Amino acid sequence: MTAQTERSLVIVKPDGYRRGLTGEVLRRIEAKGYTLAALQVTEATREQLAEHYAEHEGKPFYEPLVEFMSSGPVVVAVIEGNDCIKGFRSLAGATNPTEAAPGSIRGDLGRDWGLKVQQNIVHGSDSTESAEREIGIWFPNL
Ligand code: D4T
Repeated sequence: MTAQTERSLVIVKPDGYRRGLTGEVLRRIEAKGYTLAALQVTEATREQLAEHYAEHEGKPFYEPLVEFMSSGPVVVAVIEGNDCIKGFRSLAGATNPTEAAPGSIRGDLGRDWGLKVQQNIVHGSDSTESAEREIGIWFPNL
């Protein structure tokens, strides 16, 4: 079966932006062969984050997560390529940067900082449904 060309929503989170890792993340996306279809530097609003992280509302890390994601600029991208949702999650590595494999973004560039929420540099959509939903939140005109 041939995988479909698809789109994923990628965010360089405030820790990645602050640490000057945006270029490195975008470099890895492009080096992998995915295309940048949209790109912006922005400050996430509370409304965007509430929508984006609706599935986590009520969890212990939810408020720290929203606060962290509001703590500075983020870089939001739509990437394109066959099976890029799975492919980017593989590039990103496991959610917990301590466990993320070396070679992945989180494994190479992330660590546990002992905070209430993991600062793990990037977000990537986890399914085609999430990708389309998330693209609508961050790029309503696409
Ligand atoms: P995102 O959504 O940011 O790409 O991360 P993941 O897809 O890898 O992980 P997630 O949606 O389950 O979690 C969102 C965000 O919350 C932080 N988090 C998560 C945390 O600090 N502690 C936790 O136990 C979990 C599950 C990290 C990412």
